Amino acid sequence: MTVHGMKHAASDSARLEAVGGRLSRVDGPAKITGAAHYAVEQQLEGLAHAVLVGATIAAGKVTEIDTRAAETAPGVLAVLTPDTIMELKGASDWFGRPPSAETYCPLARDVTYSGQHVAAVVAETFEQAVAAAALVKVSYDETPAVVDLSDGKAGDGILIDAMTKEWGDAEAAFAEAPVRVCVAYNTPREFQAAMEPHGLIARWEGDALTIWEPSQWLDGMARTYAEWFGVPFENVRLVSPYIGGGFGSKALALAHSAVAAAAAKMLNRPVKLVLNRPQNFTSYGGRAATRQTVAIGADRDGKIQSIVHRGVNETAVDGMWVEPLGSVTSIMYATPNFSSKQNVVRVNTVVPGAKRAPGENPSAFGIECAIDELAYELGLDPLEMRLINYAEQDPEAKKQWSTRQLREAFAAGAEAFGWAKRSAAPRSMRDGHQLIGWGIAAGTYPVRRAHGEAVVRILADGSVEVESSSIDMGQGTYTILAQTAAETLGVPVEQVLVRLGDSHFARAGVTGGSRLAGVMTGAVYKAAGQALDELVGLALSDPRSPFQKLQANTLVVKDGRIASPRGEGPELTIAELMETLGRERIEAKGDTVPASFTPEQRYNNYTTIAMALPHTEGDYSRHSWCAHFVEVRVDEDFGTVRVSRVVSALDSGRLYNPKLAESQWKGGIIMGIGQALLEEGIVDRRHGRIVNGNLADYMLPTNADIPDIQTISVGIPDPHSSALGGKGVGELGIVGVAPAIANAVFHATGKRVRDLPITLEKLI
Ligand code: MCN
Ligand code: MOS
Repeated sequence: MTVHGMKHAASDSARLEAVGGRLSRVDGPAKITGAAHYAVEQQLEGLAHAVLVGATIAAGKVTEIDTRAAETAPGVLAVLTPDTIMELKGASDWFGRPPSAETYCPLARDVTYSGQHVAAVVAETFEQAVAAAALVKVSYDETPAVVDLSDGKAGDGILIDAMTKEWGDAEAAFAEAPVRVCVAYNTPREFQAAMEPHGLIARWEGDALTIWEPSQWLDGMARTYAEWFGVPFENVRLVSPYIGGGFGSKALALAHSAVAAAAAKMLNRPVKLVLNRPQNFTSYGGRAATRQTVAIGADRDGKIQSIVHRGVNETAVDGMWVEPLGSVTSIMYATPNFSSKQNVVRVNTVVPGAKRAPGENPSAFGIECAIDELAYELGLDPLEMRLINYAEQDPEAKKQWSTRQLREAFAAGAEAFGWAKRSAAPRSMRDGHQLIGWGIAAGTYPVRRAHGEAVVRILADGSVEVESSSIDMGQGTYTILAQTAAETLGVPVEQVLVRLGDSHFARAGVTGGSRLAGVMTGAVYKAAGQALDELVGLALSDPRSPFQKLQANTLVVKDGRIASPRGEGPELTIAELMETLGRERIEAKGDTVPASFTPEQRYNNYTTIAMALPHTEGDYSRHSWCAHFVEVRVDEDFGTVRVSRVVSALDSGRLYNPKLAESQWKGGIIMGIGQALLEEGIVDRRHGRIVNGNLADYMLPTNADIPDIQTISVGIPDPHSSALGGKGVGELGIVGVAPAIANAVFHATGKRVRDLPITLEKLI
């Protein structure tokens, strides 16, 4: 698939197309007009349709699957059960660790959560498959399930040693501190709820597999398919041109993916399988429910002496997910004594997964609410409290920050919001029946770095192609890579064509942890620089070139025209030069991979997350930072909460495209408003079933819930974080929003709500 740069007014174009310009999304028109074809919209000859049958119990054994009625239903091609589906091999995990079992069956005999796939029907049409799936009769031997963290059978779970962080003597220092708070905070199971459902089309041609599937990680998922089916990595092609949101849910090949690919192999026909909306709540993990206790001891001036933090998150019976609850707790404030430990508790659920800022998000909810509580205890302004305890270096890694514009964020946000006008006491601001509250919270996200590669091609007509198997799920990858290539090569952005979303392009690692922009702008910058060097080199040395006689040692390209820097001699368009040189193309593959990497390390660099560079590597600790200022209006009689104003100041270093970065931050803030006030996966306690697994009952914010949001960039270029000086953007915005709202609700009402979401019954 291809996306062309948009035309812009000439006066604007130089500014817009450069890195740092506010170019509109180059993929926007295709998405808005319907020209964009999503993965499962591919029209293929002979396509068969698969529909899954999910377990109706949360724990137990499948004793029998009666498939007779389904098998004889119209149009049915196959009914797959654990006994009849082809055997797959185990695949390594996303760290590249070898599989725990030799074989893998994506249909369950032993059920560990409600909705788990136990059978599948493949038919000529989707309707026939749906009808036949309803005829599959599954018998169970049901056993008691642990429905969630508050289930009496849940227990304390397992201590995850790797999550323990300690320095000083936190317990003793807390016991001795003159001012103390010790509070518990809970967040529920939340879901990514992307607009585009999960699904795929799988097609085999011999032992070559093509998968059209929305994906945040083509290379990683291609590896999983290759390992499941025992074919070489190169035989698997993943295609994912446009993605209707992922938010962390689309990085892995999942059980339903395996079912579709196996069905396609068994029937020797392309098979399409799309999860219906309820299945989108049970086929992959949302954000794990969490419990935290935060104890902070301070002296009477507000200086923190100790933080003791204990966290718990839910995981699955047959899968491990750790939601790192101490990630923000350990770095946001300076403290001489610190202790954080975390347990995980197995419950009967699909294994939870990554949702926008996994770890940092709930972690910030705990510490940023607790700091607010301590500020009230001390009679300090919550902003003042944060400045008193400002961490001048990373308190955990004991390293200097690469850049930390958090003080600037507090100042800029407070100024724009008018924080100084706040009256301190709870319930002291009102507008008729509405109690008004102002709250603040900070947020952070680490700069995750990795190595990347890209292909940049200069074509005979002077246009430029950029290719990468990375993806754009709405963040703006197409646009910023077009800007990077245009600026580096000196061509107008509308001459740049960016192709993404095909695993046969230059390899790319995961789009997760807000790393892609930094990795890929670095790779494209390098590849484009190499292509430019080659073009200039040929222009200077080729006997056919009019520049050869100039005896110059370099040439410059600007607005797609090449000339000597001093303006003497000829000036040619790139197309004219390519023609003179007799060249069809100049192509460069640039990468930021260390030359010392073996082929296997290179492969692992793109197909696992094990090769990412630690954010505390070397002398620096690298993070993005933000401060959210929120106003809420709470109806005194009904307890309804409205967020009426948000001002956020954020430090993501240099912005590649401020328009898109602001949009990303706002998207995160909106998601944070949903988390604070609406989102909650509700489990039926009798059956362990998610009862609101649809977009009508799983509450998400709509336009009417969202006020005007002002974002202010306070970042400065950070040379330690990426090639072009940017830090992560995609996840930062959500971190700290829910605690800012909870703190504002306390200021409005005098009530602390420590369980998300903040619904009206908790306030009246
Ligand atoms: N950007 C910028 N300057 C920077 C860094 C980024 O202008 N210094 C802008 C660019 O437009 C870039 C975007 O921000 O395309 C995001 O860059 P980055 O922070 O590197 O994040 P990724 O590209 O790795 O995107 C993943 C990130 C994650 S992890 C989740 S979860 C998430 C998110 O992005 N899911 C999203 N944003 C999303 N946005 C949409 N529309 N849909 C999702 O599913
Ligand atoms: Mo984002 S949750 O790291 O895909």
